[in-house]
Amino acid sequence: MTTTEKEAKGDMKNLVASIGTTLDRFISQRQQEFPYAKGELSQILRDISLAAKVVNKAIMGSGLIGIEGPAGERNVQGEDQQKLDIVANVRFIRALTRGEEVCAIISEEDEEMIDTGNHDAKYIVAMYPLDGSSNIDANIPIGTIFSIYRRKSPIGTPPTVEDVMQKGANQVAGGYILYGSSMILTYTTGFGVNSFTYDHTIGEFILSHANMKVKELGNIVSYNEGNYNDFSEGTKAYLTYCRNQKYTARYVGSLVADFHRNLLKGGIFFYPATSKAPNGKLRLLYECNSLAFVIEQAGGKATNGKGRILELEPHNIHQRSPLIIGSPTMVDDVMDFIKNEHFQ
Ligand code: P6P
Repeated sequence: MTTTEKEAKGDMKNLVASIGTTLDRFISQRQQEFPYAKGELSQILRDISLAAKVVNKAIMGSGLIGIEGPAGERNVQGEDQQKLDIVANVRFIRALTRGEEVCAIISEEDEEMIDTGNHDAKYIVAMYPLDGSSNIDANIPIGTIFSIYRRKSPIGTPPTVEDVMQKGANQVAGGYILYGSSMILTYTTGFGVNSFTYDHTIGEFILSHANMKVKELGNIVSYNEGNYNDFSEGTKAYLTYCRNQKYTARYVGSLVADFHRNLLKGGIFFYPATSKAPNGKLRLLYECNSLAFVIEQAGGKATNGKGRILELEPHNIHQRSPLIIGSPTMVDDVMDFIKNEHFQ
């Protein structure tokens, strides 16, 4: 066995040995991955995992204590706010504020940037507290999506819009929580992708999928068939290609659920621009960027049909973008079909 093979075997042994590690211990073990951080970024990940446990408890019990269903309000997107949306938004903002490591938050539920008052903090968080919430009543999996950036403004001063208007390539961490048949927290800090499954019996997230890699080529295609007539000719041609390849169509209507399944099994999710949503439907800062960071770290790709998602410069905090994300060969195939089009 060559030295390289021995090293690889050693790395894999360490990696496999870490299956079953709690999230807390994993973060501590990987502290050296966070440049110039003295535990602050670890604290933010702990704050996020704490809020996730509280939100999960609310979701599990929502049918019984009457907090599922519409809250009677509309959010900044004009979408009916579900009661659990509000619960999740409050819980994540409270956990991140009390953790004192985040100076500003942007949330899908709030029109403006939230100043947490922690002006000595070095980081900001962009988040979608509860994505897919229209599925809550139907007991379909929903998710939280988050990105963490270093602030640009001087420490000790109030946060500025420039702190939160950063391109996805600047993320220091990104990931999601999936509230499904089990609760799973998946994140990356730029050193690979790891997933942690929540063990209710001990109240801990346990490493269940280490160093995740997406298949180069999968056979799952995720898109809303109802938008087909809006798709460009190139996109329609790609879908015909998929049918001829006998790919499987799977679409939950919850981005985190569709993304996580495709990450595990290989596949492509796309939500292109449509006549109803000429800039796409999904939000750049707290849906596309977070998942683009994860998929690229897992060996996949994420594009808006023209260029890499992580290179897009944001112009407003709720900016939308077309999203094509998943197995790299499948993303390349879509790009081949649409590359000469003006309407993506
Ligand atoms: P459509 C949920 O509202 C969401 O933001 C994503 O979770 C999901 O992938 C998408 O919108 C579903 O949109 O138009 O297909 O219902």
